[in-house]
Amino acid sequence: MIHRNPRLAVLKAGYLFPEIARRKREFAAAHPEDPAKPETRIISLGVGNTTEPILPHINRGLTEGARKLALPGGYSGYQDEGLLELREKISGTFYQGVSGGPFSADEIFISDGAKCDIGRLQLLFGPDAKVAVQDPSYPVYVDGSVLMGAAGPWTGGGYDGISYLPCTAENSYFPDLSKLKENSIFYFCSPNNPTGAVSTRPQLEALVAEALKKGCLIVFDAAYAEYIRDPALPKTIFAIPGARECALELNSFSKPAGFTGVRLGWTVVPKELRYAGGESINADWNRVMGTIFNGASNIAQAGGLAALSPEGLGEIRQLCGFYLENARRIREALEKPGVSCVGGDNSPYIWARFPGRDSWDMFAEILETCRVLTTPGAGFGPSGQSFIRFSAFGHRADVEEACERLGRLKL
Ligand code: PGU
Repeated sequence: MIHRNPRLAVLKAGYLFPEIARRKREFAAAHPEDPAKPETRIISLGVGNTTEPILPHINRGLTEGARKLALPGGYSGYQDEGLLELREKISGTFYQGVSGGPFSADEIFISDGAKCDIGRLQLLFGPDAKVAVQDPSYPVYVDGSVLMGAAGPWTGGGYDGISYLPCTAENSYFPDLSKLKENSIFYFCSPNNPTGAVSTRPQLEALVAEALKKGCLIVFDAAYAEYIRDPALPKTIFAIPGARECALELNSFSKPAGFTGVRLGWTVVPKELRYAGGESINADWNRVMGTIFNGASNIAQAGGLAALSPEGLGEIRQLCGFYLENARRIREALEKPGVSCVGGDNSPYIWARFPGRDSWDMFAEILETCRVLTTPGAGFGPSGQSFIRFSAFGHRADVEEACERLGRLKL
């Protein structure tokens, strides 16, 4: 018999989102939907999964990409590092004005999504890495570190070996950087999942300065950058001088272009980035990706190219604008005594605090009273207790209905 990787047993619970889906199924089994009574239908504002159709120009890119594969001159096979044209386009679109100038194509690695890259990134650092996260945070940073052996066991308040840097109302959802330990890998997400908070330029300058001073690497997750509407807020960590020496950046077409199912993302690994021993992190990422990843779908990449054309960028703005309007409505519906909210203006998440309430109890109460599925804040880390995350990804009619039902909550 073979033995189970002991690190799997260290994980405290199942992955957050399947767990929520399980609780929804359990609830639905006990309270079946009645098609004659629309109010019994469960509306999901839970997992951040896009719902709106891919817009026409971007979709033409995808279908054209598929059509070309049937042509002798259009066929392509493995493309390990991603289409050169797409890498150049990403650099020119998102990193034109960054400190130190745009990136070269070999600093941009095309992938099948940011989550997949977060998982693979752990291979660069191994089980001895010191990991720090914003608390609350996207659960993959922590669970991935546990799987790599860099964290665990569970100690009640969190996993041993992980530094949880609280992001709470008291510090305006930006961590106390003096708590960042030397030589750690700091997963940092802005616009933040789950709080919806967006770090300002001075905050990111302080983050970069602290990372440089303490020999830390920032893994900056910019998956929601296109939701930023305030021009004063940076969309990339590389807007900050010095970031090329201490940060890499994850990004994705999932949330801006509706590619959650198509799967396409990228990671920027500057050539300036070095380990303590002086070796190139860029060279190692190239080695890791070449070994365990065989390139993103060429159809998805054709869609990505279309998304970065002027028409495509217009569609991205339109789609993000649609979800931001959902977010505005949800936040408005939650403006009532007994709740306080942040997020939802430059981000598709609203982070609502129900003082004195347990997150999972509140999650159950909203499901029972409103038949609206949410995500309990405690699932994102110890500082998420008493919070609920509302996702703005949903059809407009469903969001309107959910907002109306939220009026039933007695707080
Ligand atoms: N990074 C952040 C911060 C995310 O919130 C998500 C998705 C991803 C990366 C994943 O990007 P891909 O490029 O699509 O891989 N978070 C959603 C979906 C749940 C999940 O497990 O990814 C959420 O509800 O938090």
